[in-house]
Amino acid sequence: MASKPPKTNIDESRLRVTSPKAVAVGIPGVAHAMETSLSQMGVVRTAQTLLRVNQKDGFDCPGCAWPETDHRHVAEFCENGAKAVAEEATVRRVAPEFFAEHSMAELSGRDDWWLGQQGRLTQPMILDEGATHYRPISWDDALSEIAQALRSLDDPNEAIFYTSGRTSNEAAFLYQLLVRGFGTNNLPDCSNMCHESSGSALTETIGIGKGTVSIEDVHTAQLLIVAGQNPGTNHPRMLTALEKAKQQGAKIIAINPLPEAGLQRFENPQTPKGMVLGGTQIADQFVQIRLGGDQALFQAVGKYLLEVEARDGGVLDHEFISSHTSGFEEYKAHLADASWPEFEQATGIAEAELREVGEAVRQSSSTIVCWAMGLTQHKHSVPTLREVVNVLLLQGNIGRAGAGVCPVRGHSNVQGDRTMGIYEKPSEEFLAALDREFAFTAPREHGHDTVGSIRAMRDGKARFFLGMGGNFASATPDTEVTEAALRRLDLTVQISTKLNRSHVVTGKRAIILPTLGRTDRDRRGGAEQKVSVEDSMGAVHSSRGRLAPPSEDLLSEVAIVARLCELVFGSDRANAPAADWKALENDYTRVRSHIEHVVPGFGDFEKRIDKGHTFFLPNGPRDARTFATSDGKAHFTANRLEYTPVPRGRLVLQTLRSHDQYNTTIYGKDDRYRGIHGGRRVVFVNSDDITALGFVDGEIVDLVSEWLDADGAMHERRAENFRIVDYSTPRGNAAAYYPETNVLVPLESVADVSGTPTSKSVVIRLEHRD
Ligand SMILES: Nc1nc2c(c(=O)[nH]1)N[C@H]1C(S)=C(S)[C@@H](COP(=O)(O)OP(=O)(O)OC[C@H]3O[C@@H](n4cnc5c(=O)[nH]c(N)nc54)[C@H](O)[C@@H]3O)O[C@H]1N2
Ligand SMILES: Nc1nc2c(c(=O)[nH]1)N[C@H]1C(S)=C(S)[C@@H](COP(=O)(O)OP(=O)(O)OC[C@H]3O[C@@H](n4cnc5c(=O)[nH]c(N)nc54)[C@H](O)[C@@H]3O)O[C@H]1N2
Ligand SMILES: [Mo]
Repeated sequence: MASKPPKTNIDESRLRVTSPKAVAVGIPGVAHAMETSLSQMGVVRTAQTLLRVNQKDGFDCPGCAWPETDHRHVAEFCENGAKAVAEEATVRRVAPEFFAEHSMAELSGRDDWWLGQQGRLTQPMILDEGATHYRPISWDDALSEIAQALRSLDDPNEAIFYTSGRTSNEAAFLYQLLVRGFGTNNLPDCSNMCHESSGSALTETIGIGKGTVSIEDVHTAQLLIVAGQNPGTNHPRMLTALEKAKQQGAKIIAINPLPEAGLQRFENPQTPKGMVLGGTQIADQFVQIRLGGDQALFQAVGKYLLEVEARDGGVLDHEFISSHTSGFEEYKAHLADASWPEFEQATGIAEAELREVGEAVRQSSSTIVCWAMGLTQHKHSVPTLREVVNVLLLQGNIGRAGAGVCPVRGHSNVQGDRTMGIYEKPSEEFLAALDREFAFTAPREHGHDTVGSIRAMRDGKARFFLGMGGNFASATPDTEVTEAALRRLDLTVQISTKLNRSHVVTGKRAIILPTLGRTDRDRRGGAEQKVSVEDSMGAVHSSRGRLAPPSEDLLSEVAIVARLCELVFGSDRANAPAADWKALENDYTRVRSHIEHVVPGFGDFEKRIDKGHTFFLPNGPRDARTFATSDGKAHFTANRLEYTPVPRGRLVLQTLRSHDQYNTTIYGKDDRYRGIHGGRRVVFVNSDDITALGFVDGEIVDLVSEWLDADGAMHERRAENFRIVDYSTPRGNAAAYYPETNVLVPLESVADVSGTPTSKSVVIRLEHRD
């Protein structure tokens, strides 16, 4: 079953490849950020916005979820935060005239870069059935079309409500209430494709699906392992924390198939030294692991610690193990049988080097493991992350200063959205509290996650889709299957700041609701409103935009959802949540007061975020070494070793981010640190593989993914026209950018337990073009 590539008119004629860089940030980074900002926002807005990012009275940077330090620098932003802000605060506009000018046929041939470059959406638009163009529609009409479409469904489970992680706590809370009040738990979110594996593994083993460290812990750790993460590009402010840790004597080990720039050397643009002197060497050891080899690596570290303990003693924290954990003996017995040659095969790393990592862990009395997508997007990601927990538990490295698990979250409020109940498998406690607060009964049946939603749409079991932000069409796997699934729906609705592919790949009818972003002033009910967010470390604080909104005709996400609640629940709907929707729409403190009643840890919410204050949500493992698991203990687990073999003549492809994109928002066509300029259709391959497979560096090839289904049938998917780039990556492994390569990721290929698409391990072959 071969398939065609999606239609785009990407111009790759200016693609240029130079040698990769070892140094991240520094002056070129800042200059680059200023250039983007100035071209999108002009001088005055650039100054107004960049100075207010992550300040106490300012807005939360929409870039990433890395926390701010308490002593914020005047410019606590980074190159990529500045780009994220510039994208949103741009002065370019997509007004109704734009839609009159461009037909759907034309727009659906455009890529996400072009669509995003057009600017901010200014007015609600509707695409009627069979129409060639979107037309303007009033807010009232748009919202009643949506309410009517929902009412016309035979079953509430025919509706899918997606969320992306930029949504504020207030909007997310009301949104899940809308969805549950309507009668479904179909709340897929970007987390399903992101840190779901972390949530699954951590909830099982330590009783909370979140990290257990604070920024101070990072500063004071003795050893930091950064695995499967590219902070120089995706969490640049984390480099400042790593630099600080280093200054205090920490050792840092980077585990990655690619030698990523920020991990090697870092120039901090916020300190004069960073500007002038050439920075800090961040990683003391770089372990160039094979894709999917991390479970083996962490098992190897565990085995090493147990071996040294048996020989010399003094390694394990016996007190912690006996009073706070269970499963230790099984884990120990399991690792006794594990073999070093198999670890070597799985990781591609020699035993001596694996032991060196183990020795660094042994020597450290406080260790933190940080990770991102390189560990979460594999078939065996959940066992991999259980193995991370095992290693930390051995030395009591959870719930102690300078130690713990640190899943580094992506979207700036993705963690907060979960806390607010954006989850297809909500807990009974949460639902019971919701029922009490709003005098209704929320549905108990679990809903669809992201992949489940696509299957439901594909199979005709869903008819309605609403996206609260994000870009479902581009961010999800198996682009062609997903696009076909979306096109089957009766109505697709997007609440968005900017145009993207999800506005042009639609159901029979489509509605665009333009909304305010983080940087925009939000005046409602005669007062300026603020919202709140939760960062990657469970700290909650407020965010308030200051810029004049891009159009008079925008509503905030909170207002849109409150109005939908009013319309959908009306006065006659049975079992509808009861609240004063108008009051909520005009006064977000009232939304926060409901949150306070429903979500644990938000007591005194309003006061605790007043004047820019931050507060920490309760975190059992971190605060008191309490573990909300079945037996109240942290769990060691014995996991069968899995890794990612490379079939003969094939490569395992990881799909990742360039330095010039925010997920599906493409800022530009460069990936400076990796030496890519003016294009994105490149595939990074080890030089020995290029030769062995019969290709040459610079050749243009097609990437063909191969997926053997459960019945043994082979399915092929194709992405055309990629230039081979000779690059430092282990034999058998390759890398290319997302979302261009999502077409290659089979919908059926998901992580065990968490259901996350396996975006970091796609089996492909290269094909010559005739
Ligand atoms: N500027 C910018 N910032 C962002 C984003 C963005 O797109 N742009 N996206 C945000 C979001 S939503 C997220 S989730 C994060 C993503 O942050 P990252 O996870 O850093 O993003 P990726 O580009 O997917 O990079 C994955 C990294 O893991 C490595 N890797 C891949 N597979 C493996 C493996 O099997 N083992 C190991 N050890 N390493 C592996 C890759 O080589 C790469 O360095 O960033 C957030 N911040
Ligand atoms: N192959 C592959 N696929 C992946 C990944 C991968 O590494 N490889 N990574 C996965 C990950 S980690 C993630 S998180 C997902 C990301 O999936 P999504 O979160 O769905 O995608 P984004 O590109 O972040 O969404 C960008 C859009 O959000 C809208 N937007 C921006 N700000 C706001 C706002 O304040 N409010 C509203 N309402 N809308 C806003 C804009 O219209 C913009 O076009 O992709 C996943 N897909
Ligand atoms: Mo993410």
